[in-house]
Amino acid sequence: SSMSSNNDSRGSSSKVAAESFFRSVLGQMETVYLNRNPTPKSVLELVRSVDDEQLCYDHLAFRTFGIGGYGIDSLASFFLDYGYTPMDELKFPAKKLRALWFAPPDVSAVPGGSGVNGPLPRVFISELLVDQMSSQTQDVIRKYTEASPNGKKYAALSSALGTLTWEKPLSSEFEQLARESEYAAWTLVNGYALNHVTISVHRLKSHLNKIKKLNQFLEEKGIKLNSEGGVLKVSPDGGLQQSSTVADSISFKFSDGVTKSIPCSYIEFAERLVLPQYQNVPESEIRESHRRDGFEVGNADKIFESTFQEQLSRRTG
Ligand code: OOG
Ligand code: NI
Repeated sequence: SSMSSNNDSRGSSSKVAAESFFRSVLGQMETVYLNRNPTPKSVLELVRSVDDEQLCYDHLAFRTFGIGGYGIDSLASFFLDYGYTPMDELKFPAKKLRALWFAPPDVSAVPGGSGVNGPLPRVFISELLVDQMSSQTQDVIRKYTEASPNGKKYAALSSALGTLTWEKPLSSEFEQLARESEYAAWTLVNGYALNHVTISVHRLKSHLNKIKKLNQFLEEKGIKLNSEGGVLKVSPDGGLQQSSTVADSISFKFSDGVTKSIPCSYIEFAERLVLPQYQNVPESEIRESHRRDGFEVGNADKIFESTFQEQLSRRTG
């Protein structure tokens, strides 16, 4: 029995150490993201200027190439190793994409922790169905992924460093992909970089905890929101409501020496309503588990377009 109690204490202390490593990696991914994307940074500052209590992330999202081990699994392994559970698959046949989301392990927030130190976020990872692309596009994607076959083992490291695991492409290759799939072009130049973080709207403490109020507040501050299919995306059951900014652009130097402005990342907002069966639970007892979980194909399909040229070139208002 003394053996087993020893094992217990070793088990729990190593779990805490692993959790702090895991949170540091997320924090580094977030740092790369905030350094590259001024809009998400100012949105977080604007929200905190009104609501200075704990700010929670609903989810983090990443994009991948579904080919030769470079797809969803390449990044998922990191989250699975730290206790995440694979949940549902979402399909986007028109965009030639699929996605999988992962539920976080049941660990509590760092006391008083916000963002990556708050309750652990869900994770949404998508992949391009590369074998459905034209042969020219497949050739470009194969050229870069096959030339760095070990890169897929370091997806999380690549995301935390903000460095591609493959060489920078030619500007003509970026254009080739962009003509066929803006998602493919984005992934070629951004790789495993964090695509977005999502603010958990219902867990805010101020009046901004209603997504319509938050959208209005941000638009008044001059923040451009993705208008595809309407600014507010609502699931058919009404329980999942989402909106997002339009991605920032960043200057990127291609391997042929050409410098171009390319789409980078955006920030999203999600409000999850209390499920019908918990309507009578007193507000102070409502937990995240009482609310609409998961994702919604119809919402996600529009949110993908936050990095698309049509949204980027739209004028505000
Ligand atoms: C992901 C878009 C979908 C959601 O929450 O449904 C999404 C992406 O742009 O890669 O984030
Ligand atoms: Ni999202």
